[in-house]
Amino acid sequence: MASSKTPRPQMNDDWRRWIAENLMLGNHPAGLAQILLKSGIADGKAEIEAALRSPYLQGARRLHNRLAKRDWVLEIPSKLSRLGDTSVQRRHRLSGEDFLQQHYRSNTPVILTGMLDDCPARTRWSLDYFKQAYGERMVEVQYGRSADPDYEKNSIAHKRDMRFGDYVDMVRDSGHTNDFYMTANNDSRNRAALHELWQDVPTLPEYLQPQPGNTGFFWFGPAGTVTPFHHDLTNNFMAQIVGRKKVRMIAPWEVANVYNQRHCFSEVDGRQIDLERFPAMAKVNVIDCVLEPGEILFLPVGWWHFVEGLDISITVSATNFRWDNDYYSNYPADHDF
Ligand SMILES: O=C(O)CCC(=O)C(=O)O
Repeated sequence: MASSKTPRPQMNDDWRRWIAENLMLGNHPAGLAQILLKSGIADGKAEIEAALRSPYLQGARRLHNRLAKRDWVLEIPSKLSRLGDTSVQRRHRLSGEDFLQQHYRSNTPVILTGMLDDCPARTRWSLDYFKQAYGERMVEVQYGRSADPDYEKNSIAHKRDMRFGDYVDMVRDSGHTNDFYMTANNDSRNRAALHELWQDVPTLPEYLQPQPGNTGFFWFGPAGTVTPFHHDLTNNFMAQIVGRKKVRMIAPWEVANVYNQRHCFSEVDGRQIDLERFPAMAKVNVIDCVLEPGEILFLPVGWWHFVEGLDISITVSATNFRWDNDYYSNYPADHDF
């Protein structure tokens, strides 16, 4: 007959990892020993003492100290930026050279106005036009996002093919929803399926280099779409063609406070920042703006951004700048931070 007694918890490698991580985080050894004792592990104090003596952990502590020094360096621009206005400036028809010197080089966001005034997409693109001209084309969209809190990390699982005309009807009829969205994650399919659309978008030669074929990204969805906080690995232009988008931004030097545990994603929900769950966010300067149709937002590489569609919205984005934009070649290979 099986015994009904639950087995006594044992010290094991999971607990040893927990001890190491918490010692590195600066938690007091006596407090950790108490938690182990409460969890039924009698020899926790001896294990903590062994960990503190271990040359492996001492090596890790050196790395921890080096990281703390880098966090200190990152706090310098964070503090300095608070001495002035941090809102995103609007600049009308900024020249390529001024854009390079004042924004691209200094990693500073800006909204460019007046650059899309003659853009055919702005007068031509509408739900009716899309349906009538391209309704039969098969496109790919992100679908079933409402049921999955990690829809962006799991974007591959949310791909769905449909007729573009059916998608246009869904956008028209759905009201406010985040359940579906045609995004850059669908671009390998949609660039070819809707290739004529790119003829309606200006090439912006002051800022972008001509590309054989197109390399832009197409975002089309209802009011209510949410792209969670993340950063890109390139400088990025977001050109707003139809509708408005709310964009929340956080500077790259805040990386230690934004709960970045996986790749380029933050755990923080930009809709409502939960300071109890994410207390370090209290220190962070979140910069909000609303991107209006006809405006271009420059999102510099490394800037965290959260984007919410306020209306039915169409955006095209581009990364083919005239200047060096390769920040992914030396991105860390292991994305588990
Ligand atoms: O427009 C959106 O929903 C997101 C845009 C974005 O995050 C990007 O272009 O990196």
